Amino acid sequence: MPANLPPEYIEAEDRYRNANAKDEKLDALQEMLSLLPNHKGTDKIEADLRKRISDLKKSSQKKKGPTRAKTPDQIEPQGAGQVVLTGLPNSGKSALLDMITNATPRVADFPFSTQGPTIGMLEHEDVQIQLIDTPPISEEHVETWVYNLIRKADLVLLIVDGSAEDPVDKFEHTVSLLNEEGIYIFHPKADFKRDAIGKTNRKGHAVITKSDELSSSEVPDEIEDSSGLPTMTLSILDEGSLSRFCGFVFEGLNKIRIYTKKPGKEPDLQEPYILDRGSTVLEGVRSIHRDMVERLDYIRIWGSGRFDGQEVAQDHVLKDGDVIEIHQE
Ligand SMILES: Nc1nc2c(ncn2[C@@H]2O[C@H](COP(=O)(O)OP(=O)(O)O)[C@@H](O)[C@H]2O)c(=O)[nH]1
Ligand SMILES: [Mg+2]
Repeated sequence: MPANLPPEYIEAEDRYRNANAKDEKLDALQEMLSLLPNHKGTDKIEADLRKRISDLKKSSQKKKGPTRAKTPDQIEPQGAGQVVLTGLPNSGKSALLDMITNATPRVADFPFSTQGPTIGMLEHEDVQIQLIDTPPISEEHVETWVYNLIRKADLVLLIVDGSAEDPVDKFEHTVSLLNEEGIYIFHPKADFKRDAIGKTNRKGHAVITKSDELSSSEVPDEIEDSSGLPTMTLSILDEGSLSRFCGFVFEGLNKIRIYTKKPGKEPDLQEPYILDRGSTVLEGVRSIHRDMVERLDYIRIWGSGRFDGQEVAQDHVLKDGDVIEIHQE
């Protein structure tokens, strides 16, 4: 059976052939997959496309270890969000990054700085999140890029040494150092103004480390109550706490995952599309492929519908884990 490929597909294929960068290639392949007509004649092409996509993803993951940033405060976001760790010296930031990503902390690779940021990828289920370790903040001179990174973060994690004599005091000290720089941290679900002149509002969580040596069991509640921030305790010696940490970070990003399926086929659960929580079906389709919106006919949904395969309106709000089937005209 001839494949009968649409002209848009041929264009995407040309883009694929001419692309040099891996993410350009990946983008083109994903577009080709989305434009591929769905019938028996295209099964082989589909399998081939999926293999090429997965090979390309694997090869770019191989070097996902310590990435070198161009300048310390310009780190290209990757994955579902950019999360920055900050805190006083010795709070456990580097040890945490070391345990949950394959980055190697404490690398100094900037001539103008004794220590640059360290970037690692954290995995929560099928989502990857970019985690950045920074030098500690203190009353002494802190290079401006450290605060600039915090100002740009999708989520700021205030790391507090739970084994310290007075962790609540340490937490307040951390917050006041940020406030002095005009940085204010809010609950990710709070309704806050994004920015004003000289003032940056950011989403954040409190993370109390070294729970194996926690100085008082009241610390987490005290910090959570006084700051209004979601707060958790962890220890690098407690694997369960580290995996809860990954979920805690994903929660703070306020994102959802959606998957696609083709009519009559199983859903593609290889890799989720990441959307802001509260996104509609139409926004979901647009983020999968901008041009699909123009030819959009209707959508069926598995997950947040009243029943599996329900046809839903374009303003239907998606939920984490939804599978959508896009029908085009
Ligand atoms: N007992 C215990 N020690 C920890 C834990 N996390 C970090 N540490 C220790 O605390 C010290 C400071 O950690 P580090 O990650 O270098 O702090 P940073 O300055 O915030 O990067 C190191 O000696 C770590 O081994 C933990 O969960 N439990
Ligand atoms: Mg460190």
